[in-house]
Amino acid sequence: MYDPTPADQFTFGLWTVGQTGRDPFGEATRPGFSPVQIVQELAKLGAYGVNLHDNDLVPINASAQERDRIVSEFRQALSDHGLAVPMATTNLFSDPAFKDGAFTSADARVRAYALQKTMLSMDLGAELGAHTYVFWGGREGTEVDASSKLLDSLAWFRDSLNFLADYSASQGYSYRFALEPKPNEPRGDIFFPTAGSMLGFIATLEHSERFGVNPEFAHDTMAGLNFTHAVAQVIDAGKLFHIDLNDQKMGRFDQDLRFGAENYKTAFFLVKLLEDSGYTGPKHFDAHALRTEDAAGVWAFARGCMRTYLILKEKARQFNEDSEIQAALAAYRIEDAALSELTHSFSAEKAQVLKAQTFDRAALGARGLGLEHLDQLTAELLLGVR
Ligand code: GLT
Ligand code: MN
Ligand code: MN
Ligand code: MN
Repeated sequence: MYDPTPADQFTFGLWTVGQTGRDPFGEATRPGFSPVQIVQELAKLGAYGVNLHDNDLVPINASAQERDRIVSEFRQALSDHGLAVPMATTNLFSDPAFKDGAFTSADARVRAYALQKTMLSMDLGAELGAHTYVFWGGREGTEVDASSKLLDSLAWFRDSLNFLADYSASQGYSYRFALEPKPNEPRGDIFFPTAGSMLGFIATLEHSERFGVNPEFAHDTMAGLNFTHAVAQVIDAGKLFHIDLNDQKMGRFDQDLRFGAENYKTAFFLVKLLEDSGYTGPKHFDAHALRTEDAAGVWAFARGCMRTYLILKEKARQFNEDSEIQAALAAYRIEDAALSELTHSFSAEKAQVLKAQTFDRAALGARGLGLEHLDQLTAELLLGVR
């Protein structure tokens, strides 16, 4: 039980399970794996696919021949092991050229190079069969607002995305674009810190229907926000194009913990939301094993992410079928067909009737909602005693 299969659509990045334990204070603690080894191991574990940045696979200074050899070896491994590449993205943050941003650099040459690099990376992703293209603007931000580029940056970013959407169409690619918000780290302040700011910006793009959001659990949690609420808003907008699952202690540096490692309850309500909403896209684990781990620990980490998701999915099913929980929910919600008809959509007559209505305000305020009971039932379900 709880063994993942490709039908579950779990994916990992080459950069996630390939992470070597390096952090800002210390060197690598494990050698990592080649892309081909990652494909083999993820397939064994029952994952659906593997995602990548251009330079996770092809080194930034590779020659054209090297690139083609690496890509064909990788494609062979994908087809041997039945793994997909559902999502691709560009590394616009590691190279020193991007130290002050890529699409929002104050240097027009850097902005042009970022566009060139992204087009080439989109070509690579398309060649590998990717349908989702992620933009995480890790370096798009500032430490020094005396740089006076806030409004320019928004315009430059918009121009770049408009350009790339047209490039994608001109090549006949099937990409849908997913913009990933993060409030800070590696920049002091990153532009578009939340899912809501991405949604607002998407509405200003020329082909906004091709743009959605790639929210990440840790990014909202770092800032003390409720990730499940953010995802609900993205779903409501019809913009959940992809999702990055991991975990994180609130208010800390970016930890990228194993999914469900820290916030069981938020993870549960997130899984329940995704499952109840009928989200059918990939579930990508953008996390990495602790620095204390060796190769075996990396695969234990990967398996753990998927198992925890499946366990929480089963708990969500139990929640939906638990008669006491459902009774508590039914008692909590009060429906009134006549009032709902009145408030549903405006007419001058309805407004008059509503203005004349009497409400027993004291009774509304005095009613107990039973949420302590409901929450305790949920806790007991999650703790395994129901
Ligand atoms: C990087 C970052 C992630 C992004 C990845 C895509 S790279 O690991 O922390 O949140 O999703 O560029
Ligand atoms: Mn992240
Ligand atoms: Mn991410
Ligand atoms: Mn992270």
